Amino acid sequence: MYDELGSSLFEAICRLPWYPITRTEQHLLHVHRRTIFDRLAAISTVVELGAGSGEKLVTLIAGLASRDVTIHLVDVSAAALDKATDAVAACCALPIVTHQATYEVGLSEIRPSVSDGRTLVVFLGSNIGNFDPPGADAFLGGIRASVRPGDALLLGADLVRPGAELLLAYDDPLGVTAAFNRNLLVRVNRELCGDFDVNRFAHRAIWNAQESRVEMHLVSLEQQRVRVQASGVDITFDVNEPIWTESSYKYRIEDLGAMLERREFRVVGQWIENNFALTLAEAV
Ligand code: AVI
Repeated sequence: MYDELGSSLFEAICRLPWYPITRTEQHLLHVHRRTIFDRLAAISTVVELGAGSGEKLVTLIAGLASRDVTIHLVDVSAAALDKATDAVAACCALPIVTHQATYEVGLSEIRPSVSDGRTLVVFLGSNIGNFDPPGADAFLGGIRASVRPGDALLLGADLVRPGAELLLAYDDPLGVTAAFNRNLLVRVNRELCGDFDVNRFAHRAIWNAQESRVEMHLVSLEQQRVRVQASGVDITFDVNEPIWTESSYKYRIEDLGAMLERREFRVVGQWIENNFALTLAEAV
């Protein structure tokens, strides 16, 4: 979960001309929302995992033909839930239930009754890419375990694109992604009583083609020692020694289908633009 500054920096990243994920996904949702709901007759529950600002969900649910749908928002952040609730409430008069919880716990709290229609779980923004492959697999398995056959999942996932484009997306010329990454040290200092000197670490993004992931690192610019009091550790860094802070996996279209099928989801619709895929899959 991002802290307040981290969330603001991430929102800024989403607006950068070099970071296409958010814009492309919004466009796909806008263009295909009717088709998505046409393919899913009798939806009575829409669950968004990781509500964020609610912007994407608002775009999607404008395609709902029925007003007989309850919206569930799941997020660990109370601020994100408030923001998303306001956004959804401002656009459509649908009942909203919030779950300030992890995805797994939130999903377990939503128990539509047998007489209810189908559930659509929405997991957008290529957040799936921040799990490593076993984690993504387990996560999809967890979603499948909490829905019934005939329920559906709408998954947004970023695809492999040329390495140079990926590096621009994760190491932008304005330095916003660098600030987002280095903010982790600010956070460790504040929350764990660390004494990182942020100026002594540089942001570095690497496209690891073999593992199909962009890796974000913070590289020590000099030999140094850092104390993180709350964890009771002293860490020594050599010059150029990295801290690996995040991975963002990029998929090939066939991997996405295989990953979903392994977890008993059948792809019933897929829309691709600018190396980004929006996939609708039904639980079998
Ligand atoms: C949230 N997540 C999908 C972003 C991504 O693209 O992996 C996080 C991010 N990190 C740096 N830029 C964006």
